[in-house]
Amino acid sequence: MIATLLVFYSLLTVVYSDKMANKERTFIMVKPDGVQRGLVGKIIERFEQKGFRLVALKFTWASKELLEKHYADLAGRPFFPGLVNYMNSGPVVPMVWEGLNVVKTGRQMLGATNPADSLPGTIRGDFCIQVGRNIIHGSDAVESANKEIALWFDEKELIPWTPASNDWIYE
Ligand code: IDP
Ligand code: MG
Repeated sequence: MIATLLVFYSLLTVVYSDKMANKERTFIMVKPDGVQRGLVGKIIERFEQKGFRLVALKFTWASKELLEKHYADLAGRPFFPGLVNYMNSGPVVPMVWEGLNVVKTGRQMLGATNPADSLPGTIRGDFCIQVGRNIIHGSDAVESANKEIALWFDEKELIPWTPASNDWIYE
């Protein structure tokens, strides 16, 4: 009896932790050039067709103050002022996507920072040419993802849900 309970409990734990792993979140943002070039739909489509869940999305013209916070780690770099001007030059589409390993997979889907090095098949590899116009942002780690999500979204803007396709994406 106790053995049965133990097996049941460990199964539950495995299933539960599996489901929790599927709740990893990343912050993805279509940059002003991506918006101006009409690539928002194509970028969203890539994440949807992969099987990730959209949890939040908005259309906004970010202030320099917000962008300076977002890119605070790069504040000392020579391209920083140009980067902030570029990001502030038009509206952007910040989003939160959720799923198993979404941070790492999201970065792979974006491709290398410099589109000259991004492989074909990646978003940057397929849609842009220069590092200063690389159309999309994606968090580089779970910790930075959580920071960026909190910077761009209020908790109430994050909508947890279970898509009808969920059991056909995760075993
Ligand atoms: P990431 O966007 O792939 O995470 P980071 O090194 O975090 O790359 O740089 C943030 C952004 O700063 C890049 O996406 C790009 O827009 C811009 N950037 C990075 N390096 C350069 C550069 O050498 N010249 C101009 N812009 C740059
Ligand atoms: Mg980065």
